This record gives sequence, structure tokens and C-alpha cells, in this order.
Amino acid sequence: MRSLQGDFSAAVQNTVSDLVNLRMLVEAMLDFPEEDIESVDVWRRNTQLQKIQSGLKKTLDAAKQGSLLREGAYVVLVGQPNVGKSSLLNYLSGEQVALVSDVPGTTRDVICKEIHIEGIPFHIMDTAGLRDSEDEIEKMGIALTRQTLKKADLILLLREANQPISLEESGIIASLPSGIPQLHVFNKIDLLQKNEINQEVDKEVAVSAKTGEGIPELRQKMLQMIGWSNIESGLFMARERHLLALQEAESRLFLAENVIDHPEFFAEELRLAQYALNSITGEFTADDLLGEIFSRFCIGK
Ligand SMILES: Nc1nc2c(ncn2[C@@H]2O[C@H](COP(=O)(O)OP(=O)(O)OP(=O)(O)O)[C@@H](O)[C@H]2O)c(=O)[nH]1
Ligand SMILES: [Mg+2]
Repeated sequence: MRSLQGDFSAAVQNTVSDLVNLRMLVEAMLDFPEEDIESVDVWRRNTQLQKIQSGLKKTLDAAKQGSLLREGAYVVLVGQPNVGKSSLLNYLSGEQVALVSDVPGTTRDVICKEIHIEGIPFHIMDTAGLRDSEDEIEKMGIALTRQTLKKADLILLLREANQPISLEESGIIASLPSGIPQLHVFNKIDLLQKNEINQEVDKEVAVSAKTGEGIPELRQKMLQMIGWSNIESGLFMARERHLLALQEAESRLFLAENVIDHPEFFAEELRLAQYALNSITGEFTADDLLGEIFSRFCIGK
């Protein structure tokens, strides 16, 4: 596993120099009428853009892995009362951190516990079961659950194994914030006969928070769903703002690709992509670009 800051700077610097090259090519193309532009230049422009995009993607992926390793992921347990959210939190953390009882509506506050799976910190948050309640304190707990959900990287929706989806659960699913990955976890499989478990595929996993059955699979699934890949590609311990800068550069290049047939717009998006990366590598101005052009082509000598 490599996590050297120097490797990160070098990777970003490489992308910046590729960008400078592409910008020079594009600036040169801008000076000629369209009919005089050689197809070899068009080909170079396209391949250089692709190279920059794939280089940046690699850097971004490695930086995201580093960020997961450092920051971890926020996971919120939701579901109807009594499905076993607190029991699951206790099982995952190996401690009795939350009260468990067969009285629906036991948990009111959000209870947070940090666990590690393969070294990745997961902040697991147990919440009040979602339902229509007349109890003032439970209602406050449910409102708190809704607030907590907004910050989640992953939502674990607990359901009882082999029970058809209830109207209340459909309501819960519909009310979850969109854009956050969800995993349906079917709990209490210890209450079923082996052949009763219809092992659900893909987005679903079956466990028992009582016996621990299915928990290893759940852990793997959680790693997978937050985007942790077994880091053969390496990782960078980039700062959060560096991650944002890389993402900004990535979207600028995407916009550039969309306006590739409009040279002025294309050049401008490239400039903005580079501007974003400058916040990592240091300032690079229009004068620097000119300097680069002069030094390479010896214009004006
Ligand atoms: N057999 C069996 N019972 C379970 C399992 N998980 C939880 N239970 C039981 O189900 C009941 C409710 O469990 P809790 O963990 O308190 O459920 P909860 O979802 O946190 O409930 P609220 O806090 O009320 O929303 C308790 O009696 C638990 O012992 C399981 O996997 N198997
Ligand atoms: Mg609970």
C-alpha cells in the first residue's frame, strides 16, 4: 500500500503538464481558420483529452480510497420499530451500546458507534424506528432520524426476513433521501427454517443479529457499497479540499468534451480544469502558459 504525499503531487502534476500541452495545441488551433486545421491535430487533441481524463480518474479513485481510509463512512440504520436495528448495532460493535427490548419504540436518540471493517472506519448510527407515533419524545426521535439520514453515506434499511414488504415500509423507502446508496438487510433469519430463506440478490442481504449469521457477508457488502476496492491501484491520502478540486477538474473536462467542436468554449473549460488543479499544485497563470509556449517553440527569437 502506498500513500506518499509526493506520489499524489506527482500524479496531479502529470495531469497538469498534459493539460498545458493540450491547451497549447488548442490555442494554436484557435489561430487557424477551421478549414486549415489538420486532421492529425484533431486526432492529437482527442487522444490527449482522453489521456488526461483517464489519468485524472485514476488519481481521483486513489484519492477517494485514501479519504475512505481516513474519514470512513456514515452508515444509518433505519426501519420499523422492533426489526432489530439496535441489536444489529450491538452485534456489529461487539458491545451492548444500545438498549434492546421487544417494546416497539425503544430507541429515541441517535446512538453512534465507530467500528472498523478491514481497517475502514464505519460510523454506525442506530435510530428511532420510523412510524407514525403520538408519543412526543418518540416523534422527536423520528425527526432526528430524518436529520441524520441526510448525512449518510450508506443507509441500511432493516426488514424482517421473509415478510412481505408492508405499507409502512414502502412509506419509509419512499421517504428516504435520494442519491444515498441503500442496502436492504433482512434480519431475524434464525427464526426461519433454512429452506425458507430466499437468499436475495444484489442489493440485499440476510442476517441474524442474534446468532451473527450473515454478518460477514453484510460487512463485505458494506465495504463494497461505500466504494472500497481492494487497493491494488494504490491510494492517496489527499485532503478533502484536494478531492473537491479533482472532482471539479473532472467535471470541467467532461464539459470540455461536450463542447469539443467549439474551440473557444473548449479552451475555456480546459483553463478552468487547470485552474481547479492549480489549487493543489500552485498557481499557473496565463503568463505561465505563454512562457511555456515561448520556451518550447522559441517564438520571437
Ligand atoms: N430471534 C431474533 N430476535 C431478534 C433479532 N434481532 C432482534 N431481535 C429481537 O427483536 C426485538 C427488537 O429488537 P431491537 O434491536 O430493540 O429492535 P429495534 O429495531 O432497535 O427497535 P426500536 O428501537 O424500537 O425501533 C428484541 O426483542 C430483540 O431481541 C434476531 O436476529 N433474531
Ligand atoms: Mg432500537
